[in-house]
Amino acid sequence: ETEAIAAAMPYNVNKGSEYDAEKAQCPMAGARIDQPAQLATGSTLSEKNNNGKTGESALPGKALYGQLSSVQQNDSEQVMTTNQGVPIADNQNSLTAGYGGPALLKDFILREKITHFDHERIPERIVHARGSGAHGYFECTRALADITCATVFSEVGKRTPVFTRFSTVAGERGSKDTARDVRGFAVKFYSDQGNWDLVGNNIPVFFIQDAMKFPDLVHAVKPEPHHAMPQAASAHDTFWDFVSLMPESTHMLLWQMSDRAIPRSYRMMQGFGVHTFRFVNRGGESVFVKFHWTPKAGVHSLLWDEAVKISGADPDFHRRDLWETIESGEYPEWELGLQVFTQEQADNFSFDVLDPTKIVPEELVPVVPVGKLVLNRNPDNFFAETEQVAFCAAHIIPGIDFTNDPLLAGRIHSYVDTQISRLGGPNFHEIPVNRPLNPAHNNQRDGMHRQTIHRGRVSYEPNSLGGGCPFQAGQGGFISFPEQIEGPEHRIKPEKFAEHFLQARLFFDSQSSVEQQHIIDAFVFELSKVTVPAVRRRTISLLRNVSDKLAGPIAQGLGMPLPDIMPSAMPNPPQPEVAQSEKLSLCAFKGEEGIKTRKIAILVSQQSHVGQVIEISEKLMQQGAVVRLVAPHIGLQNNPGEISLDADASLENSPGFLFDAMVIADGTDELTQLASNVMVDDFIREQYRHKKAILALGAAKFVLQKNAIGLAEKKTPGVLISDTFDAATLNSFVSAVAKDRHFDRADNPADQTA
Ligand code: HDD
Repeated sequence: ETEAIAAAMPYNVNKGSEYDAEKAQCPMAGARIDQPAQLATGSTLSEKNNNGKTGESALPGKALYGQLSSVQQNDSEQVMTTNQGVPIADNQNSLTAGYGGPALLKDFILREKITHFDHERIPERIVHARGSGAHGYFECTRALADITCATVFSEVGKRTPVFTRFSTVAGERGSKDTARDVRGFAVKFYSDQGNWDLVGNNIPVFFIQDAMKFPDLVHAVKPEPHHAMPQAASAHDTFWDFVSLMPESTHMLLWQMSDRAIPRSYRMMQGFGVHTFRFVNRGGESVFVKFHWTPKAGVHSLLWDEAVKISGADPDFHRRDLWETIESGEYPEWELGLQVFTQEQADNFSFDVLDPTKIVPEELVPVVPVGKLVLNRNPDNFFAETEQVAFCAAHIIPGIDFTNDPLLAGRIHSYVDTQISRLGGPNFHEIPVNRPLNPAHNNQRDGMHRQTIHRGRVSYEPNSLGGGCPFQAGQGGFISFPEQIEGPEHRIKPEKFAEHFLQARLFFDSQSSVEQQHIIDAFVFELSKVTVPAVRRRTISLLRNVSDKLAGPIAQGLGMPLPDIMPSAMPNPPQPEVAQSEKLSLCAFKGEEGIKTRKIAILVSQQSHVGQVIEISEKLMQQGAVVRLVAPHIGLQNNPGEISLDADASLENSPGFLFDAMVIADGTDELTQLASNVMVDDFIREQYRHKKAILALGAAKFVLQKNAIGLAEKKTPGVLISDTFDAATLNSFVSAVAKDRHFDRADNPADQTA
């Protein structure tokens, strides 16, 4: 008798709604679900997950979840009404004159519903339109009261609620997640001094030095205006035309062509504040500061071929990954590190710290850990929270201040301005996700969509009729750092801004040989999509200023001679302090989480050994991996004489490139069902080509022999073939998966030496 294994073996029982059939179920039509008590009462619980899990922390007094839950809508056990609260008797039929007659204008119920529907969309963000967000907290791990009066950093253990949104830059709201692009990394701190937004990216430098060029940059990278192509891609003429005419973008281009621009997950990328900011302490003294987020899971990237394929099979790859990991209770975590330095130090650097195309190498100023960011709750509603959240580079709090970075200056204006058209008026700060936890009190009034009902007749200051309230905070309020400024007004930059190539070279020279090759391949790919030869030529002549080890192979890859070097604006640049910097390579950020949250496919069929499949799944899940049974079809794999495996996924709906590693368990009849399946062949080839770990047990070697050009006959890094599944095999496989990629493997199985 075949017995369904589903009941006997709950896959990833701890992994929340993705795996828990009960939780994934929708109520039947007409059925009611009860609202959990804490949601209904608007409690101050901050970290309740959708799966009912509570994060380990309790936030101080006022917590964001209380604020958001006060506007949550619970429709269970409620009758349907219009927006005016009028009960609706029939939501299926419009009002007509007679049977089959014309619909009537007076059907206000139909008209209200359609009118609302007609206006359900708001303009997408002009950049960073595609993104995903989550709630969490920031915890201070090192008190910084000596250098900043920002209370976020006032004492060890202090927690501040946050909302974080990750994004791509160029694509539209519905575009793919795995485009080659910079990723936004924006954090809104709901501090007790008001909201602080650290609106950063996963790359520490930017394309341009001045906000004046931002609209040009964005116009160049977005789909070309005549035919609106390509979507979410920089590989086209206008982008390369622009950047090849802007030598200041060279450093950023190297980062963008590196694997940083195709992250494996939002959870596995760094974040940077990019600009140099100021910290200011109670005494009014200031130091410079740069912000670095580093993920506990390590920094990991996709391969380009993988990114391209994933974008077809799962355009929501990063969104899904973030959502599922938080639902499962594996809360992503980053360390906040700071580079703190003085004006005197900055004056002596060979580069200008106010130039956003430059980093401060960690050899000059080390990164000191000061806190951690934990994301532990998914939004309840994507539109209300993730879409309507309004980040703004101008949102700073006492203790933090701007510098004279000319790119930052434009940002201070742009973000509030853009929200006015995107969110429909100046009151977007009243949308629940944007509301500060420290309540706003001022005399600003009216405007579109005003929610607050101000009482009394006083809306001016000074006043006596309102008792002088709200009154100025004086020394307790925000005080701008009193920087000395002198000199004429002009449109000229400090001299060091004219040097554009030294740090691009530093970046290239600090990469491993594999990373350098990926950068070269990315340039070749992007420029191969450029149709105007002069633009390709100009780009390479620009890159010659970085290194001919970069420009040479790119020219070769494009089948063109090496052009003359582009003249540089600063022919005699200063001597750089650092020639190589370890932390610029991804090799420096492997992480400590092993195979935790890594997705592993076990390929199964009716011929698989059920007991072994169960054992492998359990052992891998014990180490935190997410295991999926992938079979020729989903559901029961009826295996005569054995209980039946219940496959989560099919070879067609979950191809190999969606997984971090694969296993083929032992089985009967030389596993002919898998061995003869062409999709299994694709699966193995892609795992192989993308340098991922493969484990083949017992009869699985026949599958490897038959497929993937006889892989079983060759000794291949990261490919483990074993007759039995014992502790040693498990350990070797776990280390092979944790290693992430096996770059010591030949690209083509045919080239793999036996
Ligand atoms: Fe920007 C959005 C990051 C330069 C103007 N930017 C936006 C977002 C991020 C960044 C992460 C998405 C926020 C969200 O999730 O809602 N931007 C950066 C970084 C920059 C940068 C790290 C350089 C260091 N941005 C920049 C400049 C300007 C803008 C120079 C204009 C002068 N950015 C905007 C914007 C956006 C935006 C048009 C679009 C949607 C929004 O603000 O809310 O105002």
